[in-house]
Amino acid sequence: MGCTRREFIKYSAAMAALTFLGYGCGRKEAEATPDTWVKGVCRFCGTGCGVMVGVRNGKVAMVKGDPNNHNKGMLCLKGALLASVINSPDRLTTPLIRKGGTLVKATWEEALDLTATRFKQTLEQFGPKAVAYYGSGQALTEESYLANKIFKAGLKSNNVDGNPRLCMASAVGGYVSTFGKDEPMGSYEDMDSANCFFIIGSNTSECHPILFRRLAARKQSDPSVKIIVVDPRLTNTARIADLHLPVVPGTDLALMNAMAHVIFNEELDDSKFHGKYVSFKAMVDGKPVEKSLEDYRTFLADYTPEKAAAICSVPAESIVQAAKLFANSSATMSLWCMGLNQRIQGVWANNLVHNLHLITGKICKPGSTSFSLTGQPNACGGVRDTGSLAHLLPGGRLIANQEHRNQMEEIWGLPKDSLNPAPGLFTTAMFAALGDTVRAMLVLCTNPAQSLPNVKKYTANLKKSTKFLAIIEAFADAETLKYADVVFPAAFWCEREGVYGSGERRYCLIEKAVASPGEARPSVNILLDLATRMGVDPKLIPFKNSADIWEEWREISAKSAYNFKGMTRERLRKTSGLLWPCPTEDHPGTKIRYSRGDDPMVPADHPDKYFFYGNPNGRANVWLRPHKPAAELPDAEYPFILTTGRVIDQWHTGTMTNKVPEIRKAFPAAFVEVNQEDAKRLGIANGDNVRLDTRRGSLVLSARVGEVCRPGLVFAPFYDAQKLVNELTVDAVDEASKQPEFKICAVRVSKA
Ligand code: MGD
Ligand code: MGD
Ligand code: SF4
Repeated sequence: MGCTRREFIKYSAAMAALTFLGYGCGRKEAEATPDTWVKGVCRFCGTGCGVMVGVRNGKVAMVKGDPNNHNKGMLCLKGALLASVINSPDRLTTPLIRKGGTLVKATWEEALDLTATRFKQTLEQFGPKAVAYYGSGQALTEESYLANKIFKAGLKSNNVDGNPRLCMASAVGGYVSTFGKDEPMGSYEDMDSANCFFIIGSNTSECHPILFRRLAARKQSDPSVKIIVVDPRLTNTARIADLHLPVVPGTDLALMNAMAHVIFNEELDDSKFHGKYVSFKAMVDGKPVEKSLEDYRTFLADYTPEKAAAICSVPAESIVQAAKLFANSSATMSLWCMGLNQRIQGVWANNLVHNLHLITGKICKPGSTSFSLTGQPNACGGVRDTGSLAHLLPGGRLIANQEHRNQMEEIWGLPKDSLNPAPGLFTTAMFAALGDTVRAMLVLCTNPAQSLPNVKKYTANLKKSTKFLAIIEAFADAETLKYADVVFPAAFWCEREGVYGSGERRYCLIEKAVASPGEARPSVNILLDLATRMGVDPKLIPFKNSADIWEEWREISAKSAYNFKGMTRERLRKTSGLLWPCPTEDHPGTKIRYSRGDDPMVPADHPDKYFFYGNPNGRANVWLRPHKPAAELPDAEYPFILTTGRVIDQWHTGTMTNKVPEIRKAFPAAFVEVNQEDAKRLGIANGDNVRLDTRRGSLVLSARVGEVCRPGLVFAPFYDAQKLVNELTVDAVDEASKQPEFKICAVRVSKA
């Protein structure tokens, strides 16, 4: 498509305008000049913007951007208005216990004792498989590391999972299967030198606004920079693209294989690079098998632009153009998010983005990188790196791998072969087992009763009397409270100290700025008290505070490729974050991994410039991955596709952003976007009530008619607890990553 320079400036300026509102936006809090400023990180998206918290009379008075962090003092509205969230009267201030069907105030002793007793009884009666922890990419690193250790090492239960399973699991699967190690190899700084951006399945302008501003600024500074956007919706991100490919949802694999086909046919591949640094692989009978370049080219022969065009419903010429723009630029940066991850081929889609970089050699160089955008502020540092998922152990180790278990047993001072060798239950399996084989669950910093896919199926289990549910939560109106037996009030954001690890491997310290309201306490203290009462060996939890936990975790990291031993608490206090690997206290941090001279994990005398040390042969894998359809396709009864996601100012389930009057006003109730041609055919006008029926449920939402959705597609956000969009979505998961396909299901659309 492409827009004029004027339009470009209009669209990017609309987003950029939000980025300077760092001073409380004329809110009441802003009237008070702060006494002190405390350094921290925004608690919303994985961009991880640095903030300065202005404190007056012991309260957060205002929030502005940290000029020394990567966001250079800028924030979007969500970050800038955090004062309204933290000061909300809806904060939980005392523990609650369910009595006679109602949650009533309780003392800390009562709530802790009841929870510990129920967990102990469950362990005695049903064993470790019957207890579970469900965590969050928004919890602090110290909280996730501690909960993971308590459950896996203390209680011997591997039922430790969290909302990153709904979010980044496919990205993890993609990085690990291609490079042998998780996490991106580049940094945000690559945006300043990329000449081509390949944005696929990411609405960067609404979901990572400060990064979008950075890439828009790059394009404004040099009009020869090209932006390709692959998204079935004409989002604000797509509006600034030189080339927009509004593919049918679920067809990106055909598209990317066709781009690879064109790249070889046009001889735009970098044979020196892939000849030296790449292995070709395919899965045969469930096992990875070596393939040759010729095998790969034969496989790609099936994906002509014309065939892919028919699958994706975009012009073949656009596919050719995308391939040429990608391969001909001097530096290409790919960015993707849930449009690829939340799919039953999520891992494969991730592999195919990496493939494009590996065959063109556009990787591990400034501006050339395959960069998965991270959703939550601490999905990387807190959950992925600490291994707080059902199949993982810290530092990229696998539970199913005996050597990895033995390493962690030694590190944690456990007897050899004492860790449970069976991976635990992943998110949807864990909630499916609740009340049956899983009897006691602890939830921290997430709201599953609203965010799980096909949610009615799981809330049916949350209602069972055979389950015990304790939650650690900050706000009184979170949907999951309805099902909790015990609620612990949590210290929020800068009411406690701890580390966040953002999407570019940057670890930053959030310093404590204010006290918590009422009796709310830091989650670390709650976890320690619970573990002690449950009888966890005190030697495993010798921590007085979160700084002690960081010390242990920092030391452990040195025994893995995720080495950040050089990041002492003191150093983090002084800086606005550091990027790992960072092995020593004088190391400046790493902007490009796998590259000799940049990455300290590559020996200085390594014979080759690039070394993909995550894989035994030192090469990255190019995977042969065929296109496969989504789990539920439209048919005569349900002829539309429903996709779900986000809007710029609301955060997930709305418990925090709905506390901000301006945001509530801008995004009151959930809505449904309908294509204007479809709307005409169905007699739907803007603002009409529209009924959505899927095989799992029905919902009535107000229509937003326009050109955003491609014909045949409708979109709804999931922030509104009064309109549970997740009652409609499927819960089919990617075979490898177990991430659900939130992005595609079949729906009937009619005027209500
Ligand atoms: P989504 O709205 O989930 O956001 O960030 P994004 O992934 O950017 O979906 C992105 C896009 O995927 C949509 O525009 C949708 O049209 C497209 N899409 C759907 N299906 C397909 C497909 O098959 N192929 C392709 N190519 N595209 C498809 C999510 C990220 O945002 C996450 S994970 C989190 S946890 C954070 N949450 C969040 C929030 O709640 N609100 C705001 N404002 N920002 C957030 N930032 C983070
Ligand atoms: P949040 O609203 O972020 O959503 O889903 P959730 O994690 O369930 O929930 C965070 C909860 O923690 C809130 O209840 C909040 O009040 C509480 N909280 C906030 N701060 C603190 C704190 O400091 N301590 C404690 N203890 N509690 C706190 C997100 C999930 O949603 C994600 S990550 C993804 S990627 C999925 N995306 C998605 C989608 O794209 N479409 C649809 N339909 N559903 C989706 N669900 C998933
Ligand atoms: Fe916070 Fe993300 Fe906005 Fe930055 S872009 S201020 S991290 S929500």
